[in-house]
Amino acid sequence: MPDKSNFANRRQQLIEAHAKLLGIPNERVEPGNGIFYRWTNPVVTPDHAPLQWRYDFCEESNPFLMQRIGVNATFNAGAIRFGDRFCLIVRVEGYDRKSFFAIAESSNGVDHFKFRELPIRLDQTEDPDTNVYDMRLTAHEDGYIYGLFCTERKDKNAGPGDTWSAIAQCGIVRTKDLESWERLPDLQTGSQQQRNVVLHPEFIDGKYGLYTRPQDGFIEVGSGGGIGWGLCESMEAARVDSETMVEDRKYHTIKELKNGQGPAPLKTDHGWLHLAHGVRNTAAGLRYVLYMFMTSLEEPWRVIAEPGGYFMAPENEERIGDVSNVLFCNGWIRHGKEIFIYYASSDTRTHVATTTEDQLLDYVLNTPSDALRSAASVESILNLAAKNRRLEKQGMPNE
Ligand code: M1P
Repeated sequence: MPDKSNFANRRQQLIEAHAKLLGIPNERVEPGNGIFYRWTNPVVTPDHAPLQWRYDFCEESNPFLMQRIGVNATFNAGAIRFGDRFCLIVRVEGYDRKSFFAIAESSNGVDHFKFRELPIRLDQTEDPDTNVYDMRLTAHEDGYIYGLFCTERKDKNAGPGDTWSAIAQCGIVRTKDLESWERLPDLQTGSQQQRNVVLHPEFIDGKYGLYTRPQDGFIEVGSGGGIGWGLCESMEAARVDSETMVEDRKYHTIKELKNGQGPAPLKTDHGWLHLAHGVRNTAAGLRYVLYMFMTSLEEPWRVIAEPGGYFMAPENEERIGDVSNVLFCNGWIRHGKEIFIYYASSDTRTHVATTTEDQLLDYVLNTPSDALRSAASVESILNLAAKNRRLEKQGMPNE
C-alpha cells in the first residue's frame, strides 16, 4: 500500500521545486559580442509547465503521485508586449508529440516567466488540426493581434503504410486581449505546403501583407523554400493568389537548403528589420541558424541590406535537444530602446537574448555581406586587419 505521508511529502517537494525554478534570477552573459547578450538560463523549459497540468493531486486516484501527463518541450514562442507584461505564446509539446499554445509571462522579460493557469483551447475548423505550432503574433494596424501558426494534418493522398506524410498550412487566430481567440479560416495559397507564414504589421495599399514559405514537400522544399511575399484582401477569408520571392536560398550559404521568416519585422527609420532562420544540410543532419536582413520601408518585400553569415548559431547546451543543432526564433519584443529576442534551442526550450535597435541597425547596415566565395571572405578580413594596423600605428591598442 502506498504510504500516505509519502504522498504529502512528494506533493510538498514538487511544489517547492517548481516555485524554486520559477524564482531563479537570470544573469546576462558578459561581455557579449557587441551585437547582443545571451543570458545564462533558458527562460521557459518543460519544467516550467504548471504542476496542475501534469499531476493528479487526488490521493485516491493517484496514490503514487505519478506524473500523468508529460511536457516534452517548450519552444518556438511568439512574443508580444501586452500591458506591462512580456508575453510569450509558447509551443508546448507533450510526451504524446502534440503541440499546443500556452502563454507564459514575465514583468521584466528575462526571468520569472510563469505560465497562465490554462493552455489555450483553439477552436477547430471543419478540417481539425492534428498538430499546431510556431505561432507568430502581429499587432496589426487594423486593431487586432493576429496569431499565424502552422496547422498540420495527415496527407490524405499518403499511400498505404505511409503514416508520416503530412500537409502543413497556415492557421489564423485573432484576439484583442490574449484571452479569447477567434479562429479564422486557414490561409489559402497555391502552395502544397506552407510554414513560417507571418503577417506584416501595416496595410500595403489597403491590403494585408504576408511573408510566406512555399514548399513542395513536408520536409523537402523542392523548388520552393525561400521567404515569399503576397497580399490578401481580408484576414477573414485570407487568400494569397500570387507569391513573389523576398529572400531566396543560395548555394554554399547558411540558408542553402531552406529559410523562413522569424517574427513580424520591426519598423525603424532605415527600413524593416527582419530576423529569420537559415538551414543547411550536414553529415550530422540539418543545422538551423538565425540571420538578419532589412527590407525597404515602402516596399517591405524588397531586401536592402543583408549581413553575411549567421546572426546567432547554437552554442554549448543549446546544441542538444530533441532536434539537435537548431536555433529557431518566431518572437521578439521591442520595449523602449531594448529588443528582447526569444529564441528556442534544439526544439526543446526557450531562451532570451537582449540588444538594442541601434545595435541591430549597426549590425545589419555595416556587417559585410556574403560575397559567396572564400577568396572574397579573405579580402574582407584583409581590409579589416589593414584598418586595424593603421590604428595601431597611430598608437591605438586593439588586442
Ligand atoms: O526542427 C526544426 C524546425 O523545423 C521546422 O521548421 P522549417 O519548416 O523552417 O524547416 C518546424 O517544424 C519548426 O517548428 C522546427 O523548429
